[in-house]
Amino acid sequence: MASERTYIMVKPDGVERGLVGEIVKRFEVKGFKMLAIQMFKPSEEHLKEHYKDLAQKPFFPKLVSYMLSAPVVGMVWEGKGVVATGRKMLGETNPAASAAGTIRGDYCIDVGKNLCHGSDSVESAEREISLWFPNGVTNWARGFDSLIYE
Ligand code: DAT
Ligand code: MG
Repeated sequence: MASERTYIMVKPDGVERGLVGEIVKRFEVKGFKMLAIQMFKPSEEHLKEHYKDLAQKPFFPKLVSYMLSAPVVGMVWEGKGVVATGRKMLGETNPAASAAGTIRGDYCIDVGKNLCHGSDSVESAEREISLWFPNGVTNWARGFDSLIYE
């Protein structure tokens, strides 16, 4: 059975706009399995660790202050190909380049308010899951997996 996991996070704009449920719903109806969900008010240090690969980018200070502007909702989802498919479901980094039908394509406009985060590789997913859920996630057997996977 698939054990690939990804870290999906609703950013402050998504939380404030009441879009948590919309984003959760898309991953649920797709057939992915939720292993964890929590609202966080992370520290600046925690966010800088999450986004450490971008520390030299000119937009980094703005990104960190945006991420501190309201709580975020972090989630771990499991399923076959969930990292790459999760990124497709989110859309492109810039909402203007995101296809309709994707989360960013449907719900936002500017790159600095792009609503959601999704891990970009299996390796970064595992790093982010450890960072946000250091006490682990809930592993569970889902009754209808045979209706999702062949
Ligand atoms: P993604 O979130 O699609 O993985 P990323 O990891 O390159 O994109 O960047 C993280 C976030 O930083 C992104 O969601 C929004 C912000 N960002 C990226 N590029 C930006 C830019 N050119 N101007 C402003 N914000 C940017
Ligand atoms: Mg990224």
